[in-house]
Amino acid sequence: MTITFITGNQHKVKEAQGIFHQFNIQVEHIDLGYPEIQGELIDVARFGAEDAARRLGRPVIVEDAGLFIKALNWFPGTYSAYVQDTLGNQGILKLMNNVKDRYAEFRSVIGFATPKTEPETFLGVVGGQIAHQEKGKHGFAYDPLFIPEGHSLSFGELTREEKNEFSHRRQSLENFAQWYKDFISK
Ligand code: ITT
Ligand code: NA
Repeated sequence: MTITFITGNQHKVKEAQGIFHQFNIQVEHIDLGYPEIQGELIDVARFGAEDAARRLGRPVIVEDAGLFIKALNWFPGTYSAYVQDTLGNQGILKLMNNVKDRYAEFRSVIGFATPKTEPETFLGVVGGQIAHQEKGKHGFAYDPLFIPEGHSLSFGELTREEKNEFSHRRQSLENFAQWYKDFISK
């Protein structure tokens, strides 16, 4: 089976292909663009999926993700894309200068919709620590800053396959894939 993934982010597509492979789901990537309302991940994903499914006339998934840092009141959170493009990782490290509690979460919400049905959402979360400097050249965006719980290497130091084993995206896509198998067979 196939699912259409609407995103402007090639890294997400590659990760999704790796994760969906073991569920026998093929990914078709379309960079359609969709209105990203400002709000909670779940609302952005729901609204984006519904809009894209209607315009494209077929079932789609979209994803809204972000890095949520506890000591910064969960900033950048829903502002993650804007903050990555402006402050960048060095800006985040400045904000975290001398901050002891370095707990953070990556969160991913997959939105699924068809032209006719109400959207569904699927959550994935991974906890970890903000590193004291950028580490590693793998991955993208915030990956060199994030050391997942129980590991000493950052997402930037893990291969795509290693990150895919337990990332926020792994969990949200797996939750979706399990649900989708039933949905398709109905
Ligand atoms: P879309 O077209 O799918 O929206 P995007 O890159 O804008 O792609 P998001 O809004 O979901 O994606 O992501 C918000 C920000 O968080 C953005 O700067 C991403 O690059 C970054 N981000 C998302 N997932 C990440 C991950 O797994 N590792 C590192 N950074 C990530
Ligand atoms: Na986005």
